[in-house]
Amino acid sequence: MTKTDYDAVVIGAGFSGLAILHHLREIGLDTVVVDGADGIGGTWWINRYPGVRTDSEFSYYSFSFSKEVRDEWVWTERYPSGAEVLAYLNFVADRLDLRKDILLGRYVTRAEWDDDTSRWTITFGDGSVFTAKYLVSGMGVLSQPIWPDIPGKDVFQGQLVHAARWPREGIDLAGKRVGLIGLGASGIQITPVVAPEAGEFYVFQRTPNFIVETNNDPVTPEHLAEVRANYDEIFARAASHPFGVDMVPAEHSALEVDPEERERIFESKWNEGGFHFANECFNDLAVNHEASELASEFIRKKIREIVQDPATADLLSPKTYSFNGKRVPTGFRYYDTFNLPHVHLIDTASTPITEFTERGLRVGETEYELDVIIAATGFDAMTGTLTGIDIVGRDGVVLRDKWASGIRSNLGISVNGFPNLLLSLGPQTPYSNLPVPIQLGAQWMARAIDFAEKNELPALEATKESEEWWAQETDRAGKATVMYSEGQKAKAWFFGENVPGKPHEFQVYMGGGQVYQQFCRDAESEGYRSFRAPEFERVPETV
Ligand code: N01
Repeated sequence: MTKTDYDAVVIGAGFSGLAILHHLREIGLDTVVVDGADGIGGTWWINRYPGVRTDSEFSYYSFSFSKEVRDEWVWTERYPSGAEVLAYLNFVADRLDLRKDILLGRYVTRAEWDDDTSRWTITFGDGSVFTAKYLVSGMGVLSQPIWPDIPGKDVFQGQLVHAARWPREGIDLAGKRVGLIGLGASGIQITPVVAPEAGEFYVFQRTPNFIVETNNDPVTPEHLAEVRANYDEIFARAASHPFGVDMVPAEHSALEVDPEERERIFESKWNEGGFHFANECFNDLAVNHEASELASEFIRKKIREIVQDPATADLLSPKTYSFNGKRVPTGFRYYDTFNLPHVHLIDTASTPITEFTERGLRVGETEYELDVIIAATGFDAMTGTLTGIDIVGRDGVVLRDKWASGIRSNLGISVNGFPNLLLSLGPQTPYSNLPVPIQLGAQWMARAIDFAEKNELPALEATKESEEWWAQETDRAGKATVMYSEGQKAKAWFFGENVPGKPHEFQVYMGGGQVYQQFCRDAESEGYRSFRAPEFERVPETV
């Protein structure tokens, strides 16, 4: 007979699920990972659009906890492709012998807590059920795609695809008329890869982004050997950095150096590429509006230098918000793409897209005839996967309803009213390079559960007080950054601005990964007091 009862059920077989399974096994928990997809890899299984790759370097976009994996896996690119990360995660699953406890093609539709048995009942799409003492979400933070609110989606007779649902068999774009809606990190990676293949490439831009360009170099054997020898130090540096990257936080304000020196620093970090510019130039590009505007102007100048047509360069330059107002994407020759004669930038801020037509897209009076339309229009970030299924806590409360007027959690890990539900990368966890908080979070979770088991705690569950404290701290930290004013102007996902009807609040913790980790360590050293809700221990009604 198939086994259905476990100590822990983990939803999601991506970075989170693999790390959590490994660490829960270490404390002797009978654990199974379930995933609706047909393969291991989570985000990296699902996202296979052209150009998909990491925008953090492999040395800190990976786990440090397994010496076998570190020593045996061979990275080939500084910023690995999606296919390489997917292969890496499969290697992790094989090398740590995780596969035997992973069930694929098992989509969870509902999970309900039962006070009488103190267990979760997890229901799958086919109606089958599992039960578990602990339910852990590793469902990912940017996994619930959203379509543009443009009428007529079903009318279009060509091929319409969401970037996050790229078909496994691929799409033949050679010589086709391709349209792209959406210029966040996904659209910005798609642009330089699809443009050379397409016959005509139309980029429909509503809000331009500030892009930090980079080169992607092959990993030499010497570099790989050096990383392998220093993995622990690299991970420790990334864990102590606000954004989870192995970079040295800058010490000086952009306002305290003279213009020539400022330009020299901007230029040198721009040449190092990617997030080096955002993190290593000055210490106030994320917290001081004037400093952020100086970085904005430097990037606008770069756009003017790279893009030959002045009108196109002007359109590509953000003017309504400043640098860091949106999650900064890394470009792999993004701006250069606009010098190709068959690449057309359409400004849909001044004249919005009105509808899909049978043959393409209508923008004002003009109909653009297209064979393929790519919607890289983003996600219901941080909460979407958790509110997209029915997670039912104590007294029948559904998580979606609890969060309808605002997110409440303790450190993004646990929610009052939802005993023994633990979230990897829940909302209100750090805005960060994600493998770092995933690994640290999985290890913290395993220690917390081990403590609960050894001390026979009835359950791990956020107290109401801790939720209020964390909501206030998340709000305070967010408001201290330029992401607050600029993110609202730019309709950034980290402020919930991209989903109609979503409460406008910080979806992520902006106070720094290292600060967040200290809060987690404090909770641990206090015996998880803020995760021991008294409600659970209420006295049963007498008969
Ligand atoms: O989505 P987004 P994404 N008409 O929400 C546009 C991670 N990620 O998938 O700004 C016209 O950033 C919208 O326009 P506007 C990363 O954390 C990581 O690109 O609202 N346009 C915007 O341009 C990232 O931040 C990696 O005016 C419409 C775009 O769609 C997050 O995922 C790679 C529209 C959405 O941008 C999300 O990135 C990829 C409409 N009706 C993603 N509706 C790497 O690490 C929406 N848009 C490499």
